Amino acid sequence: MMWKTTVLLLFLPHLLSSTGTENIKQLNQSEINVEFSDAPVKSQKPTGAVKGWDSCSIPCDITVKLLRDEKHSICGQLQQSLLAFGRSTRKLMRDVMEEQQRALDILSSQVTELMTKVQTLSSEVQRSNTEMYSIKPVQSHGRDCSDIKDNLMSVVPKIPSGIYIVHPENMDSSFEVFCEMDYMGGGWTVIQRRTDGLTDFKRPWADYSDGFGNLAGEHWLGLKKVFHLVNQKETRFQLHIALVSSDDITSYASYDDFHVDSETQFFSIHLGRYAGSAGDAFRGYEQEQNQDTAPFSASDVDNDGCNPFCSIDNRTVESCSTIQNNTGWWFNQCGLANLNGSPEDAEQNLWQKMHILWDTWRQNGIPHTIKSVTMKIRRIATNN
Ligand SMILES: [Ca+2]
Repeated sequence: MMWKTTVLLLFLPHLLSSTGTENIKQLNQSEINVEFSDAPVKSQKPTGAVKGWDSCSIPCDITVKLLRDEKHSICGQLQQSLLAFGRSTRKLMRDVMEEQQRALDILSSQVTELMTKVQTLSSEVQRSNTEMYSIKPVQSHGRDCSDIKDNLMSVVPKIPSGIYIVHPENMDSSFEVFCEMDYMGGGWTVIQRRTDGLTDFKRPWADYSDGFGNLAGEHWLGLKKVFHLVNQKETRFQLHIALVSSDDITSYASYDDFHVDSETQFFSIHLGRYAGSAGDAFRGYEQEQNQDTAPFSASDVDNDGCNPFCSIDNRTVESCSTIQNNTGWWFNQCGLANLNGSPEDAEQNLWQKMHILWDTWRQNGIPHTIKSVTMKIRRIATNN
């Protein structure tokens, strides 16, 4: 089958510029009608009289050559264009990526800036919370918070809670304490507070003896100071333990007499009659759990009544402090109370007891998970 292709003189300028093709110049700018057979060009005989070739107005071999040249030229241009396109695409992608990286860097620095601001703000809030108490009138002196309350009652209509300076009798120095003046009649000297778990209670004997933490927040006042507070002449102190569970149930345990011995006797605890809603975990259910009269123990001073070992929950225990997060307490084999555990560690692990422990406060037989506790003491009116 024969077919006719109409070749427009689109590439006439190229033709004109070619050397050795003078005869082409004779062409006017009309259409060139070329007939091709179905067979490939290379199979055509370039010379000889083939039927149908008469219709070629220019020699076919020249046309073929021109077309081939044109093809090479177009291919070359196409390759150049493709190369240029590839280059520009790569550049574009590089630019886009660089742009995105710049945007990411800006975002990242903004996030860092915001985080810094948040941290600054939260430390500001924390500081102002602390200062709210710290700035209060620490200049008010007394032997303890009950004494301060009695002294101020006649001059101040409402005595604020906060940090006050106390100077117990028979002591050559004064120290700061947190006084709760608006709880159950006020006059309470806080000797321990556990609220957020941010203060480390894994401490050696010296720290439990001297005290640690932040008076406005979590702290242990220190056994030496407590000894001086509760051993003043003609005074008797009650101990009040206020507990809050993780589901915001409150409870308490109160002892109508509380004092500790001196450090030479390892600050042994002495408790009066119990009253309250949380149960008497200090004494427990059995005599061997009774912590009343027990000396204090810490991770490095062992008075825990397990000498050399105790058998608790069918396990052998050498140190109650060790199995209770290296905290200090008046352990006795090891007992049912340790308020120096961590509120953060709410898991009721029967073996490693890390949490705040007051085992007699239960619901449906299960101990409450305690999230905060305060131990405070107040004078009891004595007849003489
Ligand atoms: Ca021991």
